[in-house]
Amino acid sequence: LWLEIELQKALQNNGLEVWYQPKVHARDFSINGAEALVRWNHPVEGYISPAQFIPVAERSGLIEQLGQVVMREVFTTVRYWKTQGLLPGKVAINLSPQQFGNPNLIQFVDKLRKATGVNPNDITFELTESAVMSDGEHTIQMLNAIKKLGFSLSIDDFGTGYSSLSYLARFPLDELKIDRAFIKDIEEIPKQLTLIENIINLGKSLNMSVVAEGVETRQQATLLSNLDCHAIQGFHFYKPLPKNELEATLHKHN
Ligand code: G
Ligand code: G
Ligand code: MN
Ligand code: NA
Repeated sequence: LWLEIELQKALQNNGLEVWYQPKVHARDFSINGAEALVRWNHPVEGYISPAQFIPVAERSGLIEQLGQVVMREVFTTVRYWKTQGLLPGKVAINLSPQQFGNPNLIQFVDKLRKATGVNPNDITFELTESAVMSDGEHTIQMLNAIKKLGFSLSIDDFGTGYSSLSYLARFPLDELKIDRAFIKDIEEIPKQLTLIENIINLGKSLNMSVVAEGVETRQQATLLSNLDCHAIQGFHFYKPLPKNELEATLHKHN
């Protein structure tokens, strides 16, 4: 309850930040996009992990407001980067199942798009398997509505949620992010590499771009590059960065 009350205060006082973790092209490791990740710098406790406060936000309903704060910040920033010639590719926003379950999301996103002048082409929404699998009819309608506005869709943490794959064929998804659980031990478990290779081919055959996440070593990066996935994300390349640090990085690489 303490956390919930403090989070409520943070939302009222502009206490949340959005950081960005770049993704890189698997071919040449140049930056090809970024994932927006919310950060909370508590006045007394310092940084509190989203792994801790996102579940609290989801249970308490604060996720609705938190999500709106994040989307407003990201849309505004992406539009600004575009005008500065800094935008390195699409920027991804994570959506909780609760956010995705609320039909008002569509109207909110549409209004925000108009208000900020962002190009929806520059934004991807990341959804987990549990978010898209919970209710088939609702899901299809929501995904189609988001696509119709011009945004892209990504399936996050692929392979760890529901075992049914049928949604891949039915839903208009642009990107598949292989969960880092698969990447962790690719060097130790040979079959793991075979599995990843086949997930990459599965995504490609469905016209999805495939991202490997949680890449922490050069060896992992090389293996994935050789498997010809589209993009790589992980601490080996970049940690999540505050907006100004990402801007400095983008200036250097431009
Ligand atoms: O950034 P970090 O690895 O600590 O994130 C932990 C979890 O919090 C991840 O599952 C991530 O998807 C989630 N998360 C981070 N930022 C956001 C956000 O803005 N909205 C939602 N719904 N989840 C987020
Ligand atoms: O669930 P989701 O994929 O959205 O979680 C994103 C979170 O994963 C980010 O907040 C980031 O802190 C974390 N992350 C990103 N790259 C790595 C990595 O290479 N290793 C580990 N352990 N975590 C990572
Ligand atoms: Mn994600
Ligand atoms: Na993920």
